[in-house]
Amino acid sequence: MGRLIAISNRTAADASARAGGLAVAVWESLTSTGGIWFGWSGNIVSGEPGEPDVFTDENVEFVTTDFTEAEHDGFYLQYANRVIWPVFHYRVDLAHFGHADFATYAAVNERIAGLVSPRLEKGDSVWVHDYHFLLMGDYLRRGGWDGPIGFFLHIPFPSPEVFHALPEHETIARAMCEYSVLGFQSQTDRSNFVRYLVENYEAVDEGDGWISVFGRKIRANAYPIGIDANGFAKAAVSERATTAAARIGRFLGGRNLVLGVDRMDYSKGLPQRFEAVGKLFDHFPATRGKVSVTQIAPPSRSKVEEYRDLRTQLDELAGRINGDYGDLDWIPLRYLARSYDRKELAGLYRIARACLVTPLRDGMNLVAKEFVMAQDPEDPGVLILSEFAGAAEQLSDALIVNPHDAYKVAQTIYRALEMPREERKARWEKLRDIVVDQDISWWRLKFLEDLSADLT
Ligand code: GDG
Repeated sequence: MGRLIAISNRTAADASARAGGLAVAVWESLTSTGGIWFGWSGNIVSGEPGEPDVFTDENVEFVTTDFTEAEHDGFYLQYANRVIWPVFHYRVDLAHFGHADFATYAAVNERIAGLVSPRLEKGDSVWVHDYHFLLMGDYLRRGGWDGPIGFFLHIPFPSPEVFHALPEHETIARAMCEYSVLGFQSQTDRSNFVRYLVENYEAVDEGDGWISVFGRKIRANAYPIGIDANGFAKAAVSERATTAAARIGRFLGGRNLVLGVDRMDYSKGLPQRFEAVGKLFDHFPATRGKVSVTQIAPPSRSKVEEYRDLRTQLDELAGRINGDYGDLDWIPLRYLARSYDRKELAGLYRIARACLVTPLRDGMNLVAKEFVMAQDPEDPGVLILSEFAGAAEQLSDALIVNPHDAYKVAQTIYRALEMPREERKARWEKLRDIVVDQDISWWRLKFLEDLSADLT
């Protein structure tokens, strides 16, 4: 394979940003072939953005650009995060549609494509990431590039009926078909996309991922993203992890820990989860005083109205549950709106008896996989996983729940707490095998293999 050219909203230009899964995967891909990584510098400027910042680390060149205030608002805050994000997570009710924002979204895609095009050389492969750059492939083609361009969507692709709500659905779908390889997190996402093309544009699903549409052939497949499985297992027994586990252990005082870890986002189903915790204490009195639920929820995009509303809702729900059930020496539901170090999180996962991963919609959900890898093989905890997380397709040995059914979720938490060790081990071993086999390296190699097949 020749050079790889990656494009994502945020890059891992800062070496400390290479700790997370995706950044590591893209960085490893780039260093193995040499290449360039394009993205936003993270800076917002009041005038016009100047020349991009260009610098090299090992054999990787970074090209990052500032955003103007108008770009940051229209492209990032509005169209990407208040239109595409809610619609793709089936929350059309939360979308703020606006033609001007779409124009800014398209203009940023075009401007960044304009930085990429002149730097492309024959033999390169381009890999574009996520919902910020749905139109990038189209602009690169217009710039004259006819080599391979892959695209990976980290969030769900909605059902065609929901996708139709997006006023620009046709423009976006046509642009997506300019990519050579389209990667989705799950088979559900892939089949939603293909069904949209079949129903609207007489596309033909040719098998083995190939689709004929708009007079050409593209490839669309599911490539479920993984984690650095072995690395995470090691993090869970690190000193920092053990110290964090001991700290929460003092708070637990021998009670069972039920843990949740999610960015504070409405897609993660936190109010529904809190309702379920309320029902657990309502209907399963044996759990009162014996179980502590801790939810870690670092705030994200907190300046946006929908997120402020979510925060208020969670404060009220947690307050009510603790008011009803708390006692002098017991807090039933603790919710911590802050972030923790990765190793500390690994330590918390390890001592949790159950982990609640109950998004209403999620592309994949990496927390589910991290929880699995952090377990003690001799005494593993139980994963409770939403059927609407992409991860549910792979992790079918978790306890799968419908996050809207609060009573059933409560019952499932109870079942997890009562589950005999033998069953916990049997389920966990199957989950671990999948998370280890289909880790982050497996994911990137699988995607890049299909992308390089396009060269032949
Ligand atoms: C998008 C898609 C898809 C959470 N709290 C803390 C913290 N985290 C880390 C977790 C995990 C990551 O953040 C969250 O990943 P998810 O996969 O759960 O969700 P999104 O952020 O929504 O990611 C998602 C993913 O892209 C990858 O393709 O799976 O579906 O929505 O790694 O551990 N990390 C630290 N402190 C915290 O307090 N350090």
